[in-house]
Amino acid sequence: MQQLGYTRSSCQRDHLLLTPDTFVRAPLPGMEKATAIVHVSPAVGAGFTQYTVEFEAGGSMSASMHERFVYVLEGEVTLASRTLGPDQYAYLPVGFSALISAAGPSRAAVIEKSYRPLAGTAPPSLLIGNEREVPGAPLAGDAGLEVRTLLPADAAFDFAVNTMIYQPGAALSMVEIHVMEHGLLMLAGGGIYRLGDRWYPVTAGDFIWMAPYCPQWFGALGKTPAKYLIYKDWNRRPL
Ligand code: UGY
Ligand code: MN
Repeated sequence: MQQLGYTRSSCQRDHLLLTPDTFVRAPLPGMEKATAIVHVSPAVGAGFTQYTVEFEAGGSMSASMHERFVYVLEGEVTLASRTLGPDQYAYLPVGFSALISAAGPSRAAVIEKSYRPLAGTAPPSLLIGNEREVPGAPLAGDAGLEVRTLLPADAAFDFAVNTMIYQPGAALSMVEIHVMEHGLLMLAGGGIYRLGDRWYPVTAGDFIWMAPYCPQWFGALGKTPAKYLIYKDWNRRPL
């Protein structure tokens, strides 16, 4: 409870920082005993939607007309007869019609977007993975900054989702400015995020959206590693 109207959250033209004290929960159509915190959507100019779904025991959400990526944060989520625990994830193609359900209280990050087909390439099929089994690769040779690429290097996928782990003191080696946009969920630790011309302290639980060309840089602070889940549009020509 903040009595004086203070928050770290900030809503700017080319970025959003949303901290848990400002999260507002509302069910989306097709949700039963479940609710969503919609972090970003086309309402601010994003080309995708990202939300956290919170299931009560026995909760469920119905299929989407869009492609989806689901990453389990807490508890267990069942889809297509598979039960996924924390750090397990699924890519659900357009047309995937099964319910997503949870036997007990659970939370998952969900990304949805309209699939952009690629001429001559069949769309991806259902994919299930475990982040803990994906090998990490150092970013630009920096052993203190590990990237795990959760979707295959296959042009059929029109987006990428990665995790990035920064050892304390590790930082991006440059201020990135690029055509792709990002949805980012801080999973652990914290540090300083530069977004546009502002520098923000960020910590586990925060959500960030970066519009195309938003200047961005992160440095990890504290005594434990910082980790985030990051979405970007990928594998498609801008035009
Ligand atoms: O993939 C990326 O563009 C990533 N390095 N960006 C970021 O962490 N802000
Ligand atoms: Mn980036």
